[in-house]
Amino acid sequence: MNTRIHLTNAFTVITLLSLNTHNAFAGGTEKSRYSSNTPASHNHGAHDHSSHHSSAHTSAHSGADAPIGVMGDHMHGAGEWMFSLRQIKMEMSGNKIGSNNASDTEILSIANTNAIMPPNLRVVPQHMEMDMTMLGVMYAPNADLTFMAMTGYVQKTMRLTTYNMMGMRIGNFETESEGFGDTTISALFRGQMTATSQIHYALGLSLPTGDIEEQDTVLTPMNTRIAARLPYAMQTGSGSYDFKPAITFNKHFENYSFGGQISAVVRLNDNESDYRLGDIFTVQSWISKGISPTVSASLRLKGTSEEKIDGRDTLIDKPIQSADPNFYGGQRLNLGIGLNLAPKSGPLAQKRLDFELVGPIYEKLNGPQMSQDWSLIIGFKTGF
Ligand SMILES: [Cu+2]
Repeated sequence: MNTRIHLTNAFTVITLLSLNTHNAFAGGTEKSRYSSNTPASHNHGAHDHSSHHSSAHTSAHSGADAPIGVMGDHMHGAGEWMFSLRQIKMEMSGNKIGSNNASDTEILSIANTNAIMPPNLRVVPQHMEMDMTMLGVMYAPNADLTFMAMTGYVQKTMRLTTYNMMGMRIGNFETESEGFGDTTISALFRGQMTATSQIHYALGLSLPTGDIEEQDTVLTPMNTRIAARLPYAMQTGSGSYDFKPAITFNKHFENYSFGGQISAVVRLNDNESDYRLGDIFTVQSWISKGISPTVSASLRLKGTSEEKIDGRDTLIDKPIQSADPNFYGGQRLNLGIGLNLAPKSGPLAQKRLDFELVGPIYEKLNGPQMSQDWSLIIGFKTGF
């Protein structure tokens, strides 16, 4: 609850900031600097994007950048390196079946297929928090090829309620997992480009560096506490090699830019616990507008379709929805509101500090499944 309020506050602050920044930059020395720089930076911008030496994150115009939540949105010029750090905080609360909210009582009447007993689900997830720290490196050996590697550290906490056989509430408990997530290595290939637009193609491979055997203590319907392997959603990795292709389109106008990306995650093999997570298909597009020489704001719409889990880990057998491979996947539509800062001077000169709030505007889940709340992404990028 508290964190939700924090997120709401952060959202308000960012909205106010983005509404006020234009005015803030409209006065005094900032204004004259902006005016005198405008023709130069436009020339620079046109030059940047028509040549093969563009680098979105270090270039002078922040209006040209995709929201921080988009991975592999840009390529680099020959010989360029980039380092990025993202902190992602995501929360989920409550449950849905399809696009309708599901109460605990409804969930308790659903058959438990994870073990012979008990006949119905008996443990209901209430709240989940995920904190991810993601580290990325990009390097372009030449103008038509950029390599990208990304890995992360994941912390997950879930709060749940256990009911006994009669449907009486026994109590709440919390499970936690943490560790390294999976690691993606990709190659980005430059496609068609004009003076203001470009397309690039990505071929990525996700390596199973995350864990699929995390366990913790759970409260059972018999009112005992035992150690158990945590459900699929609480593991830090997929356990499989995943193919991650993407096509990205970027178009730059004088003071704003537009982009789109189609991407997929295709699981290539069953993991060591005899299952594979569902394939994911994503379509997203964004628009970002410069509101000062150093600040841009963005809006993003992202549609995701994810399949159910195929197979089953026989050690994940508790009477809870998240232990059932059928209660995974579905369709989601998310809205992202972002702010990109690219200071020209000071300690952050030529670095990038980006924020994005991402919230669900539509969910149709193979449920019962937990529903997303707003999440916050903070990112830092620098060339070297
Ligand atoms: Cu980069």
